[in-house]
Amino acid sequence: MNEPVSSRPSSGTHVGEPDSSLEDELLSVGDIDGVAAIGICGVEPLTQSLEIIEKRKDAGLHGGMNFTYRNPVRSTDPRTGLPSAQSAIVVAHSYSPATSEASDADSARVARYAAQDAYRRLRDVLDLIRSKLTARGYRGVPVADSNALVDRAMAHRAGLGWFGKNTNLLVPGVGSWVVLGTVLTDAKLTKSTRDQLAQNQSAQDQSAGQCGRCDRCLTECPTGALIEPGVLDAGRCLSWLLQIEGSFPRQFREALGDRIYGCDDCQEVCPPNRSAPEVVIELSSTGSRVNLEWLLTAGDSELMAEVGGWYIPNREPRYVRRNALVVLGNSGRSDKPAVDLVRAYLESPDTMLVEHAAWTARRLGLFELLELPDFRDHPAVKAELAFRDPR
Ligand code: B12
Ligand code: SF4
Ligand code: SF4
Repeated sequence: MNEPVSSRPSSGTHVGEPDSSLEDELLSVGDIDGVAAIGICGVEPLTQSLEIIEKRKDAGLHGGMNFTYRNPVRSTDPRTGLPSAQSAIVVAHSYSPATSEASDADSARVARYAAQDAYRRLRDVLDLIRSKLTARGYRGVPVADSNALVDRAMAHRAGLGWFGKNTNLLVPGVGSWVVLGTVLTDAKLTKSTRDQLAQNQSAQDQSAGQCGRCDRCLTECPTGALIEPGVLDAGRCLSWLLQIEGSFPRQFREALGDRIYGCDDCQEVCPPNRSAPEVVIELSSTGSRVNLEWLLTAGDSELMAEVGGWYIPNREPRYVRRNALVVLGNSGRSDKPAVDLVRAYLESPDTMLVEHAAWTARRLGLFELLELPDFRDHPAVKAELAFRDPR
């Protein structure tokens, strides 16, 4: 059980007439197992986040992402979710730092937040907060991982933690193995004192204070996506590259390793995460490893029934198969089932998949397959055979 970060402060700023017994009741949700931190804050626009998002967009660091980049003004105005909002209750819910099944060359790895039903547990807690509000005649609108609000900035404003150099929000004593969500309400609640602190300090200062001289996430990121403390180039981040349309960029295919969804490296190396609590959360439909042969042979509806909770470009299963082909290429396998899979994809009517299958064949050293008369004249195979690695 964790202490709520923001129990009702004695010197908080009051908005109108705060309902203090309601605050106590809401903050008591922090006693629920798995809730790492809870806080209350105001709903003024997140002007600093707006500036940062626009600056990164201008610099091309969004790598084509939409999410909060689609309409940054809306995503940084908490009142987008509830125009009559007066306050926000923000929750960080832990997920387990250790769920991974032993790795093997037959399967692909799912990041921890997606291997567990972390968002379902978070949403249950947000719903509980909403029901406490409605029981008192107020409105409550839960928002989590949607394009309507920048969750980390709200959590920071509510005093839940600091922005790490890996851009994640770290809860003191818990770390970053948390998912974040907010309930917007028209109730006037006392703000946390950290809200004031957050407004007076730049993100840079706060990071330097709490991460100290550590820079492990920057140096250990497999693609160098953290280009400066707190600055992510999405065009290099494996977690995003798994979600983009078109080809998986060739220069990052080897670095993808066995990841099929998400990437945890910048959290796994993070020293504060060593104190993360063990939280028992049901596994999601995929769990932490998914069989590669199944990924590459399942029909569209079967595949989407299992992995439909993932962000998949245009909801097109071919992108899951594209990613699985890259993982197969990195598996080091040359057994018959693996060769048969590559062969089947070289026969695909989908040129993007043939292109990836040709890369996979080459990576696995299956040149004789690419040279077969059936395949060697395909433009994607020809291009693969002609490719000279500039490294
Ligand atoms: C787009 C998105 C992504 C993108 C881009 C992430 C990014 N860092 O920009 C991709 C697909 C890569 C991604 C990956 C992941 N994501 Co994501 N993602 C989002 C989403 C939808 C929007 C984030 C956003 O607006 N980014 C815009 C940029 C400008 O904001 P930012 O990077 O967070 O920057 C803030 C701070 O870093 C700080 N800051 C700015 N400058 C500086 C400078 C310094 C020095 C410092 C220290 C800080 C700092 O201010 C910024 C603005 O608030 C949110 C959900 C939501 N609606 O908010 C989830 C969210 C951020 N993701 C989450 C998770 C769990 C992940 C992954 C761990 C999943 C995984 N295992 O693969 C990785 C982590 C990768 C990483 N290092 O960020 C959680 C984060 C939880 C936490 N503890 O922070 C969120 C909040 C979802 C949720 N509701 O829980 N994600
Ligand atoms: S999620 Fe992976 S690729 Fe992205 S910044 Fe973190 S370590 Fe790098
Ligand atoms: S690895 Fe080090 S620098 Fe990176 S977020 Fe964790 S403590 Fe901060």
